[in-house]
Amino acid sequence: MANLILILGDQLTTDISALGDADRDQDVVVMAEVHDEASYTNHHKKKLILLFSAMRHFAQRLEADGWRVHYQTYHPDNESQSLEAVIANQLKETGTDKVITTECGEWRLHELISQWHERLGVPVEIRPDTRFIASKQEFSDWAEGRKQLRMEFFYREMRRKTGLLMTPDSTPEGGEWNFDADNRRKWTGKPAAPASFRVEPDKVTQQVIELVEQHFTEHFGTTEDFHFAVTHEDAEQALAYFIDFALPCFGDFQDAMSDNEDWLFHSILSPYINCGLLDPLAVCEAAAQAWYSGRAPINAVEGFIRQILGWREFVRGIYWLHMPGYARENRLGNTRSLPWFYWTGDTKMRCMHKAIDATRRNAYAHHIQRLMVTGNFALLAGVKPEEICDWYLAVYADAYDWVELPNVLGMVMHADGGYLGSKPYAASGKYIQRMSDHCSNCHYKVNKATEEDACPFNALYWHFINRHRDDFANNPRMGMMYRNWDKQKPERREALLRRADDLLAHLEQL
Ligand code: FAD
Ligand code: DLZ
Repeated sequence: MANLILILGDQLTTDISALGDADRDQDVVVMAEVHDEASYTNHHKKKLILLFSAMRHFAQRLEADGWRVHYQTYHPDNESQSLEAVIANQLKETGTDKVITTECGEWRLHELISQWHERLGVPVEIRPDTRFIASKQEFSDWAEGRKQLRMEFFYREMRRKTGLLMTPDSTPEGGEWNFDADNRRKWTGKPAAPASFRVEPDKVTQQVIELVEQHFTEHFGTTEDFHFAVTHEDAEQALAYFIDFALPCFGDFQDAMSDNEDWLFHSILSPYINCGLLDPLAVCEAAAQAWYSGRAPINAVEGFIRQILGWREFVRGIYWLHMPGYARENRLGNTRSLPWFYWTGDTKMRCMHKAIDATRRNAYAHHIQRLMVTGNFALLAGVKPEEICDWYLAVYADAYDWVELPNVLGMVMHADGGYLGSKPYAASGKYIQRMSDHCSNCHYKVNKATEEDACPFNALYWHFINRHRDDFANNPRMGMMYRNWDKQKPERREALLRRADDLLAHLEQL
């Protein structure tokens, strides 16, 4: 009995469970660039290039390893424009009688694939995605009976499970589970941030760049200066580069932002981890090794490992525990449309302009830009969760529903009622000033709040606090904000709310 083995664009590893126990002589691996996957959101052009080129390189590698591969390259006139159509076609052509695949990362596609056995009339075996450190069942067992889910406690479980940064006595290395308090330094240019790791496009990537320029002109972002890795080997080089040149300072400057450095000391590994070019556990092990060999301090290494072992696994667990209902949550009752400048970067707010412009050029912005600039603004302005989620899903090379949705809807927008985070990350311009040098180059004045040229984040922050009193006044972590608001003079409060109302009425002009 021969099988069709479907490998999706974000499953590019020979360790993928769908390939386990397959028969290279009989089974046929199917990979396909299809319109339906390339267009379900306005994917950044660089994300399309990354995935199509990485898929093509991966298919070549499988062939070189002796696999029979059917690979469909993208063309708008292809007869099969969905994965289902490609599979239906290949079942006929190859005479195979079963489909094997690894569970996909999005509810949307999961729903479709789950119906294939009926629609295609053959058995469809969906195997677990063993690239994650916690299985869906393990996460749901951990969550069972807990009133609130907190990443920190889940993360400790994962440290115990993997033994990462654990002593032989089962205590955390360095004496603490979490060194976050040491990870909040502003960056003033020293030490110099490393240049981003680069791979120059080879012939395959150049062809894909041309294809994307020809057929995806309407998609967000630019194809210029594409330099992502597109093979496992090059992604491993990117990991080694990060460990040598950025990891030592990753912790100190993890929350910093800069007016002229796009990448700072971040790893830029999420695009590779999420599409399968790098294994998340292996990445954590490489970072841990850097600490054991004295090449990076504990606050950097623990902070980095926590992002992958903690946050990444935690948000994935929440996604599968609560989909599909999670995507419809809007507990703060937001109704505002996403301002157009999210797509153009055309705003006088320097921090927003810088974050959006970097996003447009690179298909990347680091965590604090996503959380405290573009995310914070959407939260304060009360943007509809589905619109801001769509934006985040479209614009980043690492964006997939399972990781984007909990981060945006839960962490940023607090639209799940505080299920993912104990308090909203709402902040005024002061936070951005403390962590960056944007404000000194901004049209708006961060030290003003009510005047025409005052930083919009300031009045919007107080408007948010005021309009959500019922939601947050009893939250112990928010009490101080309400005391600060209540002790301001009534005229001052009125002026702040007036200024915020005016800003909200003219968001597009900011
Ligand atoms: P680093 O700062 O070097 O961190 C190391 C790794 O930790 C990342 O590569 C990533 O794998 C993991 N990580 C860090 N934070 C998170 C997190 N909150 N959730 C999951 N993994 C994390 N990450 C995505 O992979 N895809 C997304 O679509 C995505 N959308 C986001 C949207 C918002 C509003 C926010 C606040 C965060 C989002 N993140 C997303 C998480 C995080 O911002 C990115 O993983 C990170 O910026 C990727 O850059 P890096 O590889 O340089 O990360
Ligand atoms: C994201 C993406 C894109 C842009 N294109 C393809 C594609 O043409 N073929 C494919 O198999 N996968 C693609 N993907 C990844 C899938 O959309 C991904 O598997 C789902 O989003 C689930 O995570």
